[in-house]
Amino acid sequence: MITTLSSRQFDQYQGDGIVFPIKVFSAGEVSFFRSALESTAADCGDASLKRFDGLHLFFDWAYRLVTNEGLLNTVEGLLGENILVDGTLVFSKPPRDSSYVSWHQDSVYSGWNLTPSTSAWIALTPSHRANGCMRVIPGSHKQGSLDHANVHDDFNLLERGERVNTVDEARAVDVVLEPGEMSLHQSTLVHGSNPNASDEARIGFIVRYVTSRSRNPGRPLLRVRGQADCSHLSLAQPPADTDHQSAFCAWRTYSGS
Ligand SMILES: O=C(O)CCC(=O)C(=O)O
Repeated sequence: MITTLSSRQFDQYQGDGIVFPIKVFSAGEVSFFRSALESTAADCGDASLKRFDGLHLFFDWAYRLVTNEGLLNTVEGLLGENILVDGTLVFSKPPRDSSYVSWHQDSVYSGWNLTPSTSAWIALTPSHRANGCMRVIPGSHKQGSLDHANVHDDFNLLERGERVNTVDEARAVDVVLEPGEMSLHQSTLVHGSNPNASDEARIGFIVRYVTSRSRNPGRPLLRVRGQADCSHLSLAQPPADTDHQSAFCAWRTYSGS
């Protein structure tokens, strides 16, 4: 599936700080990615694992996801032809689960507001109001960096518990997606999500795309398109062609999962 943004979608991204829905993966691809994710959770001995960091650095299936041609074509329309992955994160909410994501801006700790960047939130299940879809405050990216407080809460999927102090929830919009669709959002967009009050899982695979203009963020970046000079960055290699068990052990050590 090859995708590019229409000018209307591009304007939506600039104006609202987010554009959706964008179809990027087929039902077959979604089913393949979801099974691979679920078997990783099963290997951890925790079928209801909710956070998965950095899968693209260790597992071929996750590498295939972040390097999908249609996905990169769409991202290229926003960032240009030199694209790197600064990180991946899966937030998985099992049915009837209290986990939520507090209102926040991604830029608060990442520095993604200092470099061209975008986050792709890819639905591996339906994602809607009842199962705790992402919610956003359209246009909030134009406010620049906002003050956050760090409030620890076991149910918050954000490890630091960062939250924006004041949010006008009446302005919130649900980012409703079908499996295989994605949204793209800007790093200063205020967003979060509610618990899963439904009988259906909600899984989002999030990819942080940046460019070669990134400053060294202190973690390895994976080049996925272009040939720009990246000598100022620490570059990761695609996952080694290794057996699943070795990849799994390396990922666990990296992610602490
Ligand atoms: O998956 C969610 O509920 C929130 C996602 C999020 O915070 C992000 O993509 O930065």
